[in-house]
Amino acid sequence: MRIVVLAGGIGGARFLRGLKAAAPEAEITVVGNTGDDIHLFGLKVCPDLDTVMYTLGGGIHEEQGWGRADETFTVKEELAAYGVGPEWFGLGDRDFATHIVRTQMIGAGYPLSAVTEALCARWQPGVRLLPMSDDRVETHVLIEADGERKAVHFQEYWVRLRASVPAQAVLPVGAEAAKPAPGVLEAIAAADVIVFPPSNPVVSIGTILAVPGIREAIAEAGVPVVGLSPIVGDAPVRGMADKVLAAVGVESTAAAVAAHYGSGLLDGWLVDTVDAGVVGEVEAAGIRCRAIPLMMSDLDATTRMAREALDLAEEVRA
Ligand code: FO1
Repeated sequence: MRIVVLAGGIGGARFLRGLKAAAPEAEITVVGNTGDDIHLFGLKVCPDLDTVMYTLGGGIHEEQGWGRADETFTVKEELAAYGVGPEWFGLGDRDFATHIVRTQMIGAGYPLSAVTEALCARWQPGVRLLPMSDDRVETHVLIEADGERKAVHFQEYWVRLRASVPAQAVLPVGAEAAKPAPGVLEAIAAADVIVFPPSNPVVSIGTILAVPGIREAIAEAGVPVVGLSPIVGDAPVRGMADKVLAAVGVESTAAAVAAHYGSGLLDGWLVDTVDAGVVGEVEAAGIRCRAIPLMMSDLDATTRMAREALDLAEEVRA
């Protein structure tokens, strides 16, 4: 079975561990969000691609869900000693090596998709990890601070500001001119099922869908598209998805996110048991819906969720 998963960072990566366990024979292609990418110290950092690669490759810092395990921060300290910032983004020594190799390869003319393939040769994530695009797309967030409106890089909004100020708008800068990376449209066209994991619907899955051609390819794939709600009991399970959902005028509820993707895209939607009350509302919107436990507390829980998503896809296909 060929499965395509649109993934952001932590939530997507954790779900993928369960999907691999639920469907060990499946050929899984991950279309990764690159809108979170940031250029720091002359290096290109790809948080969401690295989180998937490290999580599935066994190198992730488990509690954080990002960055490497057994990390040290000597380079970061030395940069700070030179007064070279930003200090608010925690890049570890081991992680720096990934960004040095990536930046070196890009400088030598390799596209991000080739670089990602090369990095994954070491990590063996057990999935094919494709960036959504080889073109530069960077999400910026429009905020109002000290009486002035300004756009800040997504990482500054997310990490330095901790999403403490309302997001007026979320702008995937460059998306309109970006092309799907090689293999993305082919993987979608060849998929037996397409999954939207519990990633951020705006800055992760939304950014991937903003690359021209990807949303259309999914809508026209003619195979079940099943999603899992990142919102449980009207609040994001992790992260601050509610802050960016508000920016795009979407209520922070499991039903509102399903409606946001729309029945033109989604065939099935899994909500948590606490949101069982919305199943009827989602089904009325033309999207098959089931309520199951959605907390990815451990591998067993995540494997069950993945199995339920694949079962729902088969129910939809029938
Ligand atoms: N998130 C934080 O909350 N604080 C950090 O200092 C931080 C550093 C960091 C370094 C590399 C990397 O790949 C991710 C990092 N993240 C950090 C997480 C990152 O902001 C998010 O994982 C994604 O951008 C959102 O999914």
